[in-house]
Amino acid sequence: MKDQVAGGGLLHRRSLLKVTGAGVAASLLAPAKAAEDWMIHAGARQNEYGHPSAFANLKREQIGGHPFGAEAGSSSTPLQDLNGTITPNSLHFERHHSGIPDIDPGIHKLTIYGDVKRTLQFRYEDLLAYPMETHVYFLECSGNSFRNTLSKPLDLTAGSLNGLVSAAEWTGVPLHYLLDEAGIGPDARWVIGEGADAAGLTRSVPMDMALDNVLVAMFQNGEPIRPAQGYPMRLFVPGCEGNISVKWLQSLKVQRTAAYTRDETSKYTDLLKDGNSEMFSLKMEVKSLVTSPSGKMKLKRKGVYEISGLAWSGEGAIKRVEVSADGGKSWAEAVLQSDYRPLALTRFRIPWRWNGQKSVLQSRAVDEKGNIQPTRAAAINRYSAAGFYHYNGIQSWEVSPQGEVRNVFV
Ligand SMILES: Nc1nc2c(c(=O)[nH]1)N[C@H]1C(S)=C(S)[C@@H](COP(=O)(O)O)O[C@H]1N2
Ligand SMILES: [Mo]
Repeated sequence: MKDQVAGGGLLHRRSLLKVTGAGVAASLLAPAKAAEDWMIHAGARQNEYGHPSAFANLKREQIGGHPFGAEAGSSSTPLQDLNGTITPNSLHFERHHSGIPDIDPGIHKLTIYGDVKRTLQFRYEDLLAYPMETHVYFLECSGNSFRNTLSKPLDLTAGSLNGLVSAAEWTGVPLHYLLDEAGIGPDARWVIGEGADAAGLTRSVPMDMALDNVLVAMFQNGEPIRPAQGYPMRLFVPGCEGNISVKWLQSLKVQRTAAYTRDETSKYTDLLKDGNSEMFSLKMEVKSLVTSPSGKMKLKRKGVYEISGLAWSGEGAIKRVEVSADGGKSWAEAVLQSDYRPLALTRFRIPWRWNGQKSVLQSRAVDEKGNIQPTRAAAINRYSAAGFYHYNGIQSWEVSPQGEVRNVFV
């Protein structure tokens, strides 16, 4: 067929426009009532803070099994139910090691101290007076997708498996303004951020990053950041493992060495195959997944679908995403959204004709530095069997002849 661009039914991007198979001719629909209730009676009143339609049934999946009790938990973004590239605040993923503190911004302070000319202390309202910047960035937990490193594929949704990634428009004060004001010493190489939560999460940020694009973030998609995201303020280190973006930020200590805290030694250190371990492996590497069709969905008809998904890289923008419908035998290039968005999520799309046969859908992203997303086998092979952080292998979804979509390892 001349529209075909790769095996398994991948089609040229213009094909979708020609296809009307997904719609149903009006004459075939059940005859409508003369008028639905909402056309006759006035609807509900307005409200102070909006919420989505109950029909949309949007939920973050709660991930249990954290060994340190119920307060140390996470919830994952339902990637399969969203489109576009921004995660609504109510659905941003959450990860916290000791629950979500309820911080009064009138009491909270941020202190900058250590190897600086002067120790500074900021109240929330002081920081609000500083010049701010706004950027769209992804945030990904380095434990995201760890279930795909296990020996058997779990039959879960895209969000359950890979939803510890989200993206928002973050607004805050560039950290370099505050460090300049404090005056960092000539030997200062690291900035140690500490959270005000009971976990006291503490991470060391290399000075070159701290002076580059790190924010003390105060707004998320336009509103004050949510308590779960670090209200009243958090560190935001773009492109890096989520753990270093310290929430509920209360102090920044400037010093010559990294701090080698609990959170960067006993955890968030990567055990390699050869017995060595990698510390401060902060950048999240190039990754993508198909979000539709994806795990637990069911295709109800044969015909043309749009395959759509997300790609991102901590090294910059996404340059290319290839999609396969035959388990990696052949690939075709997907269409990317048109705007250049380094360190954010990029949406990709490609039309696909499903002929009712077993198919395996995959995506493979390439970033602007030329890094290529590895296969599952290659991604796992870097780390020891005990390691599970920074997994970025290709996600495979099998579509059965009955149209059921499930996670598989190929
Ligand atoms: N103070 C503090 N900061 C923290 C954490 C925490 O438990 N306490 N969790 C970290 C981890 S592991 C991740 S992945 C991100 C999650 O950010 P989010 O909950 O806004 O998605 O916050 C990081 N910052
Ligand atoms: Mo994390």
